[in-house]
Amino acid sequence: MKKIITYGTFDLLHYGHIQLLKRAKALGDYLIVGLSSDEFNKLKGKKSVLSYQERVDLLSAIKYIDEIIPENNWEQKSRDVINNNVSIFVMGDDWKGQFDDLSEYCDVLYLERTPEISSSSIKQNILNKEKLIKM
Ligand code: C2G
Repeated sequence: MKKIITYGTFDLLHYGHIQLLKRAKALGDYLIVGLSSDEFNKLKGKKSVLSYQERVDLLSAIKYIDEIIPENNWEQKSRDVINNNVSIFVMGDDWKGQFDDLSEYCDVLYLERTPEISSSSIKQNILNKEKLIKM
């Protein structure tokens, strides 16, 4: 069984995330997602709208994902790769080069990020609409 792993916050799930997960799963037979905990998001300087458990519930409905593990720190990736016998580590190319050290344990692949959409742009659009309604 060829295992793939990827990591992220996956807040306000959108098709950019789905495209990443779809392509990652297509590389093997089993996709593990390291989902950033609320505490780790603080370390990343990110405040997600949805809690960790809400994000777990959303990702659990996605057919491409076989397993979800918590991402609690930057350092756990190599251990996750070894402990789960992962063949390929995948991230969007906004992270290109950041995790090349993992090539000691598995293949490292950066996939093209889906343009124009992001959790922050979704949040901003909602805020802008709220402002328009209040005018
Ligand atoms: N992504 C994408 N296209 C987008 C938005 C996101 O391909 N339009 C990808 C990102 O490149 C990443 C994944 O979807 O591979 C999850 O994105 P985020 O939830 O923003 O993850 P991030 O906060 O970058 O956390 O240790 C790694 C970090 O946990 C990654």
